[in-house]
Amino acid sequence: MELVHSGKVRELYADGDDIIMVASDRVSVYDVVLPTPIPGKGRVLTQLSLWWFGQLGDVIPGHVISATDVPAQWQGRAIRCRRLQMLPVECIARGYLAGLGLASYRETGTISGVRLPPGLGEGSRLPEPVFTPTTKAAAGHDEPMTFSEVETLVGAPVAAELRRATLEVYRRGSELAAARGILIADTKLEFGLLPDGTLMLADEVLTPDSSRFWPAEEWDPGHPQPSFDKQYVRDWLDASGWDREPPSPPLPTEVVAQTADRYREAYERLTGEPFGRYRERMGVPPDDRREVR
Ligand code: PZK
Repeated sequence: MELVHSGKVRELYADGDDIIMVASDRVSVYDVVLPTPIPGKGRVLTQLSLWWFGQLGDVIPGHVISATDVPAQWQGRAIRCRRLQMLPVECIARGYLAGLGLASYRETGTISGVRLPPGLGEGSRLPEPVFTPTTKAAAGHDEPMTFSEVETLVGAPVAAELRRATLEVYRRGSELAAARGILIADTKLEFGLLPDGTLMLADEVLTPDSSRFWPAEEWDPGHPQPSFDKQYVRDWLDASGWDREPPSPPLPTEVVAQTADRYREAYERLTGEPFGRYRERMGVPPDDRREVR
């Protein structure tokens, strides 16, 4: 199969008219891919994303063709998808302030042209979720876009549908997650078009790699929030004295095990099922035991 794109933690292959998205066990922290994989991460995030595509089918159709018709060596962490014409916008919804959204608010009181009330800070909950699209920069960092810039880029009707779908996916996802003890501070979605113009949700959906997941019981606005999935890794790397320049030191087995447990816990809290159960019920064949690299 032809490798069409290699990301920090995932690969994209072409198979005839389809594409195959493959999630690895790699983890990225402070924008650096660590030398130590987290066993099972690729499978857990793939299965979580598939579960969300199923939950959200009435909001917008997803690009998934099959979770099982994929090469055997990637079974469980690969998805066969329709090949779309991807739209050049990162569609972000935010319900809480952190990261680039917080930086933009501190500078201008706005994010992507949306004015927010004064007095918000690190980790604050927003009065209501906002659509804060960014450019997809080929290199370097994505830049905030206003809604009218999105309209110019993709046309007003598609822009309106992107905003509607992004906010509805976030609203549904964050409400369900909050009821299960996970705050989803923000999420990044990607969309594409079929040749007939149908808009589809693409990429991965509401995973801890595409979204900020925070433990709800530890939410404490005014301070940086702990990450649901990567906090053990960050804490260990911070204490190690690492200067955040690659390569990072390898992770100890205890930190790897705690982190693998957190990914699985996120899956189990959100779906309400033990990891593996949903796939069995849907008649999915056995997966790979371990990523081979
Ligand atoms: C597509 N990416 C992001 C980068 C990844 C994913 N259905 C689609 N059709 C055509 N292209 C894409 C998709 C999707 N999804 C996705 N870039 C293009 C990306 C690196 C690794 F797994």
